[in-house]
Amino acid sequence: MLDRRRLLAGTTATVATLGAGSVLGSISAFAKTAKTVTLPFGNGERPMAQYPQKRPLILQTTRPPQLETPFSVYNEGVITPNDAFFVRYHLADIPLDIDPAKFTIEVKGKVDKPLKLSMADLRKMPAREIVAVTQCSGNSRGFFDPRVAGGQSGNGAMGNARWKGVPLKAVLEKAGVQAGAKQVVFGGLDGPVSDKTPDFAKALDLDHARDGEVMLAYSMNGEDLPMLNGFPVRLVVPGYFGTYWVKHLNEIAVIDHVYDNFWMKTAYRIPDNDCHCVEPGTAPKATIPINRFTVRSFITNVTDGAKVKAGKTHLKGIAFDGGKGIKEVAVSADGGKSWQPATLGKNLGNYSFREWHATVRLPAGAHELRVRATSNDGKTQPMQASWNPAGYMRNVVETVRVTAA
Ligand SMILES: Nc1nc2c(c(=O)[nH]1)N[C@H]1C(S)=C(S)[C@@H](COP(=O)(O)O)O[C@H]1N2
Ligand SMILES: [Mo]
Repeated sequence: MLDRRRLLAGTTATVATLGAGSVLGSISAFAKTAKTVTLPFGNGERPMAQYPQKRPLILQTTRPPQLETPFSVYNEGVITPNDAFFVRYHLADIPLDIDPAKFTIEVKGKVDKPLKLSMADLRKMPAREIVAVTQCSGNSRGFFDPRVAGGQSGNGAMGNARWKGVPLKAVLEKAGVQAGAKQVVFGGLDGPVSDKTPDFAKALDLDHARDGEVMLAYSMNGEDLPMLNGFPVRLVVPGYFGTYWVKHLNEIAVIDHVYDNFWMKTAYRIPDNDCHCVEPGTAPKATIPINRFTVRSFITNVTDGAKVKAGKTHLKGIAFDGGKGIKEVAVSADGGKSWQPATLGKNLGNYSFREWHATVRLPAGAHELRVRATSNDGKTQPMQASWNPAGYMRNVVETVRVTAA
């Protein structure tokens, strides 16, 4: 019983008095704090809310809980602390109380030997660690112009953690994948509140699933995963958008066709062209499932609208891409007319946030600071934002306006 995890256990006194009954209702009742933040776009005001195992985060929705990381957290270091890591769910029936001693992962479908793996079974297998970013497809959606439907996120639906777990490859080898297998489908414990809502599940091509990097992670930054980030085990798909990182992973099915549930066939699709974009307001002709991150970079130590001292200003930030790694970062203090190289910080691997530093000279007056990263395959960020109907994959060069005095 000691390691039994309760979402509501031990955070505040109020919580302890609540029964296990209408837990979601209780969460929204106790979680809101008096503080609000205003994200820099229309209707950007949000309450701050504190959930179990979390510090106060930006509240997007309560049913299911969706929380955004305050941007200042990314300036604390390149690893996002567990208690500040964003939270995203699709379906309101989320697990609140999981006994890891009873939890199992079923491996089934086109396999020689169907498995039921306990956490103890998993922990006995050789583990690996990888530092990797996960980012919601709709991170930064609130900046889309014209605006699009969906969660109006600022830039805080991303996080970087050190994940430890078992490569999916090893689990699939244990089960023995049969000839003719095409994809692997992943399901989690959460479910819809209504029968009409399709259950959340995602699929990867078999070769991808067996690349040795995709893993079943049971540890995040050296600790158990927080309940809201997928306790006791989640899929980690380095370089891929968060939608594939299935939480509370309890079902792995090998199939001999292309999975076509709502979450693969209808949702999470991007225009099938080089920019994955269309003319604003139009619909794409053909789409593909969203996949790898595009390259992005941010200034983290100076916020938009800040007043800084005229003269030398130190800039610091982060950059990442879908797994090639960051080759270079450049900054501009004149709105993108001229650029100077930034110095890259410690390399924690190609899937991690990469810290960068630069010093710019700012004479008295107003300035537009920009940062642009290039990945090792030569891909870089566009100066003009592109558009797609779902508001996915924003990666325009971001601008921070400051006044030097
Ligand atoms: N079981 C389950 N896993 C899930 C989801 C979900 O709704 N249910 N959402 C996915 C999406 S869209 C994202 S962006 C990430 C977010 O991970 P986080 O909540 O740990 O930040 O989880 C993914 N895994
Ligand atoms: Mo997402």
